[in-house]
Amino acid sequence: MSRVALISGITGQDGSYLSEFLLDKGYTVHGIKRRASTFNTERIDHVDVHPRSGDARLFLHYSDLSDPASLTALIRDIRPHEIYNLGAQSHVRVSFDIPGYTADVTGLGALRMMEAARSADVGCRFYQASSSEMFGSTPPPQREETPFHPRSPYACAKVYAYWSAVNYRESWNMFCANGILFNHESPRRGENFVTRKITRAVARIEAGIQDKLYLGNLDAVRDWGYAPEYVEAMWLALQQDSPDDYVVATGEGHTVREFVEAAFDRVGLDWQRYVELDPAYFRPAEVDALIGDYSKARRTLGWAPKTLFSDLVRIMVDADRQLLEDERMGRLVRVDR
Ligand code: NDP
Ligand code: GDR
Repeated sequence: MSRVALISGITGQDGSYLSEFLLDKGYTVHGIKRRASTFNTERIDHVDVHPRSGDARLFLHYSDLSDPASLTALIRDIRPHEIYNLGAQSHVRVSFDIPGYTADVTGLGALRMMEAARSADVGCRFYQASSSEMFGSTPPPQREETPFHPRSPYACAKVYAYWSAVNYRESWNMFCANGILFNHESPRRGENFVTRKITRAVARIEAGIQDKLYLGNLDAVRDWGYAPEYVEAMWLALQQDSPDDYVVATGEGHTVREFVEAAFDRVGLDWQRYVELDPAYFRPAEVDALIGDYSKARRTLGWAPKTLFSDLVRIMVDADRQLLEDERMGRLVRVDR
């Protein structure tokens, strides 16, 4: 019988790659989508076969991390072997504007998922999408034992969710694993995270339809990996004999400025002519440097990154150039099922 997974946040960057990964492994995948006034399944439409075809192994259900009753009912119905809690208000800068909502969805939402899994009593394994943001101002390299010092409402909410997962493990003997993932990017990255904002702008500036790129802090150092590789680490964390917590990273740090430079270089443009600073993008408290030590993941999970900084920049710039070309040629048309 095929294994069954439930993913919250399936419509996001990681949810879409994880769905593809699990479907390839033969899983039946259920995902939580939330009600929106516009279509929000663009990232998974290409793998979503309508149930009426009889071949479907991906099923989407309306629910929300703020709605515990629907989460419990869903888990009771689906009886998943594995739950991946990827749903979150995941934007750090935005979390300063909507701290209460962020705490509710990103923090309490994780607790609601765990409690729903516990009360449904289906004996499933639980993955919590924890974040390098939890380390905040603690200097690199950061590893599993590094103390947390969160610097945003988002990071505070993630610390709460992290400790809730540990607590459910210790209190209820649930198989709860935290993946402490450092930044990971892809052509499916949300358009207002800095890497994708840069690569989209590069494509548009090259095509002559955008003049300037407005950014905030160029000195921040991040450890940027490639998202499709990171979802494998999530799965590996749930295939172990016992639950644990893992840092997943590349071990390389680069500044935002370096990312900008490399992205403009890819199309032969001098970034300094196009990039301007806008104070609106600075944060009330910044995280200066995140660089992960993933030795434990390598040792225990047998996981290591393959795509490093310059390849990542190339993949993302090329994908945004292609996307723009497809949009301009009218090749991107949504087909309703
Ligand atoms: P995205 O922002 O791309 O996706 C977030 C997902 O959560 C979307 O599917 C979104 O739905 C969903 N969501 C938001 N609010 C709710 C809600 N109230 N109820 C149910 N679902 C909701 O994030 P990523 O894919 O990049 O990240 C996945 C997870 O990993 C997140 O928890 C993030 O915080 C965490 N993380 C990400 C890292 C990264 O570098 N990408 C690093 C470390 C941790 P919709 O599509 O409708 O908006
Ligand atoms: P981050 O990602 O905050 O690390 O969180 P983001 O890409 O938003 O910012 C990275 C760094 O770039 C600086 N920056 C800008 N950021 C944005 N978004 N827009 C700008 O214009 C800009 N200019 C400079 C930021 O100040 C920051 O230092 C991501 C999210 O995916 C989280 O959900 C996840 O937990 C962490 O990564 C690990």
